[in-house]
Amino acid sequence: MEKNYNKIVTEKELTDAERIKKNSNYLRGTIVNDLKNEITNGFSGDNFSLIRFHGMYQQDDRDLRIERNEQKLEPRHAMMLRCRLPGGVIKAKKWLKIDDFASKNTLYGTIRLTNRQTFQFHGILKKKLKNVHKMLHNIGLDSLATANDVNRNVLCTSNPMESSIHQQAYEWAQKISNFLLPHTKAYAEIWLDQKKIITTDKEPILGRTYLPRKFKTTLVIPPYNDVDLYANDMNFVVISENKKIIGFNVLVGGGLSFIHGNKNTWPFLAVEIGYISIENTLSIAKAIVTVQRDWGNRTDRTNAKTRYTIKNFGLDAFKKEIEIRANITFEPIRDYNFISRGDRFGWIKDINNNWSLTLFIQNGRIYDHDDKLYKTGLAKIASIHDGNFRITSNQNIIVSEVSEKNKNQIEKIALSYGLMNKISNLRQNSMACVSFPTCPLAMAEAERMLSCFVTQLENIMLKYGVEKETIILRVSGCPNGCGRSLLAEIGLIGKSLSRYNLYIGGNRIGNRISKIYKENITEKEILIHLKHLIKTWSNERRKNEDFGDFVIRKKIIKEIINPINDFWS
Ligand code: SRM
Ligand code: SF4
Repeated sequence: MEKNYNKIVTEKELTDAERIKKNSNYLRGTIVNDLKNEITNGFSGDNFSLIRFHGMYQQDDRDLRIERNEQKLEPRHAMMLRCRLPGGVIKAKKWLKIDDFASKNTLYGTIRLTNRQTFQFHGILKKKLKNVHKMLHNIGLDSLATANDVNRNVLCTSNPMESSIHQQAYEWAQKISNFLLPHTKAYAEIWLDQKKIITTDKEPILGRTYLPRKFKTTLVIPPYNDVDLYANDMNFVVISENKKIIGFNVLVGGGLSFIHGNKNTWPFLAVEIGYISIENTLSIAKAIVTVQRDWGNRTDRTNAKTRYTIKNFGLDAFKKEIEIRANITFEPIRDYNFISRGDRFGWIKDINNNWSLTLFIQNGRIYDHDDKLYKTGLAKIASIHDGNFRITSNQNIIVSEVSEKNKNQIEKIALSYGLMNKISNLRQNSMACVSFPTCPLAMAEAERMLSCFVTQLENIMLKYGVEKETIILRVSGCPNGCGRSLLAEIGLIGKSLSRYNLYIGGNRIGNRISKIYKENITEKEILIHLKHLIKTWSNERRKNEDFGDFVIRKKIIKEIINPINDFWS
């Protein structure tokens, strides 16, 4: 008999989010009516949540909240739109349209690369929403299923191609993304004005009420864990023979968010459930997603992600159910190992004798400001480049498939627009989430504080002679952990305005969760603690010992082995 968590709960116990999905007529709601309402820039009632399934979030500029409130104006509502870009690949020529839209139609004029290999526009007024969707559609893109309770943008190792494996893996990322998309035609009807087709909508995989919570998928090519697979719900680790992918090790149940003070919430690293051969990939993906769909908790959203489903039912039962649904038996995990997560900056030659140039973009924010003219520089590169841009999970960009003939010219542009400035290893491996002013959940600054914070930490590292070393440093403005701070060697997580929890002890390859070292402290206090820790590390480390490994070996912090018990203890 099929186990179904939700068979034992009554309609009344379901969360409001479940009611919204159920009553939405397959994600349509009354969005069309709201689009006609010119009195407000916002969406009303259920539509506020439903537009997320179509890749948009309603936000307001938090820097302006008090001022607008005093003037008795409604908050400055505008939408953030997140594009779907499996594997992060976009033709350079298409980039020009993205660049143009950001300049002419958004309040901030920026493009924000995300750490899930796509980009966001911030500040699109409601009246411009159809324009953005039509622009994306015209260049073969969409923002479908990049938010809310569905399978999100599928990640794929993006480091420059060394073999044909990368191309195969990227094709699988696209296949899985398309396979798990919602089937409803709501997106096309509402945003692209396509005629309503009179059919009965069906969602054969996601179901009428979609998934209990967001769901994240990666494909990763060892030895580079640049996608941070352990933070994701469903992961396919490439196993290859003779330059061909023959199958995948499958890992499930990763996730990093928690709620301050709520011990029923905890981060968790994805765990291995077995190896599958390549022809079974889509059946396994479907089985994993549908088990989570049917067993995931729909009465409490803080307990609804795959990791909690696995905890609630047990890994063995979860795995068995996947095998039954896919009619496949997992084989034992095949050998694989990871050596790093960072991007490899600069030029690399690919298997076709073309070149890839990885460029560092601080916080993934593409804009023109003072000495940083990233936006114009990238647009100039795009205008002469025949190949692709590849967005990395570290919020950087790779100019890929550059012919020998274009190499010098692209380098010249990159240099003159500050895109190849020399930066420290610390900065290269730093990352922050968006946070203020657009994120409604932000508790402390992240993106806007990172650059100066790195500079101060660089000075400390210089003082103690470790300035050439790498430390993975990440900042999240709240415990949702979008900056993946809990997988950093040094992680900050916002507690309240200008105060953070300091976490240490993650490792370089991303399979150890960091642990709280100090709680609720200011930036100044954090730097004092880090100064002491870096001095000790510099004096007492073993040869080539990483900062994260050092603080564990010296028992400065307890290693997290089982996060369910160890994260809070
Ligand atoms: Fe995130 C919510 C930004 C990656 C965990 N995240 C948000 C929202 C949409 C706030 C909201 O719900 O209103 C943020 C929008 C800010 C803005 O103004 O743009 C936001 N998340 C981001 C991005 C842009 C951070 C970045 O700087 O790159 C990333 C977009 C990825 C993408 O392209 O899809 C982003 N978010 C992540 C990650 C990292 C990852 O996936 O590798 C995590 C932690 C991993 C995980 O899922 O456990 C993450 N975001 C969350 C959560 C907590 C989810 C949970 O399981 O409880 C929320 C809040 C929620 O969903 O309720 C959230
Ligand atoms: Fe917003 Fe928090 Fe995510 Fe940062 S971690 S983008 S503050 S939800």
